[in-house]
Amino acid sequence: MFVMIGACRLELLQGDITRQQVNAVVNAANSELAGGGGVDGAIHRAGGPTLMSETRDKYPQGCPTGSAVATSAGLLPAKFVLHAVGPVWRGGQEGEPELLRSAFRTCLELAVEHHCDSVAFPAISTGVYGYPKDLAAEVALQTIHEFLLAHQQPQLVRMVLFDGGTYGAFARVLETMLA
Ligand code: AR6
Repeated sequence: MFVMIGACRLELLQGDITRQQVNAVVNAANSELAGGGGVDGAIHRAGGPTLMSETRDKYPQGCPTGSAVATSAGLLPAKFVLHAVGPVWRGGQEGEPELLRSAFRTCLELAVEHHCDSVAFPAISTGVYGYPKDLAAEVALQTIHEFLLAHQQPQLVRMVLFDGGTYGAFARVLETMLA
């Protein structure tokens, strides 16, 4: 499903983030930028070893939770990877929503800064980091919606949801936002 926000398109798709033909794909990284499983593992496998060597060279200190950094995309069909660090879910009273919001917002700012017309996000924090999918969907979609209203770019923002359950959670939230 998709919605138009002015001239920009916000869409939900069930699929694999590594297969997206967009200018920038977002990685669900950790603050050490050390690689891992889930999206991170898939992106590094598909992108090849230059991704990790560039990350180590450019960002030896890693990246704080709630922020993101950009590298080139190696063998992926994108120009950039935006390595975002979402929060670990600890019950919701430790600033998780604001940190997740900030991770999404930083990626959108980086996408604009790097002249990306299209960007694909995974459901950051909803895997190993345990963020409830419906709550993560509210934060992600509200943040993207606000950014597109304010900036009218990137032209395409795609949320790529790996399984039907996550897609359903995001679709329900988007429908509620539109009602
Ligand atoms: N494409 C799209 N979504 C995917 C894919 C894929 N190929 N693979 C998994 N997902 P996670 P996190 C979904 O665990 O919670 C790593 O080890 C998955 O179903 O990748 O932010 C890092 O190194 C879930 O809905 O990211 C960190 O240490 C969502 O992507 C830590 O995990 C995010 O799951 C980050 O945890």
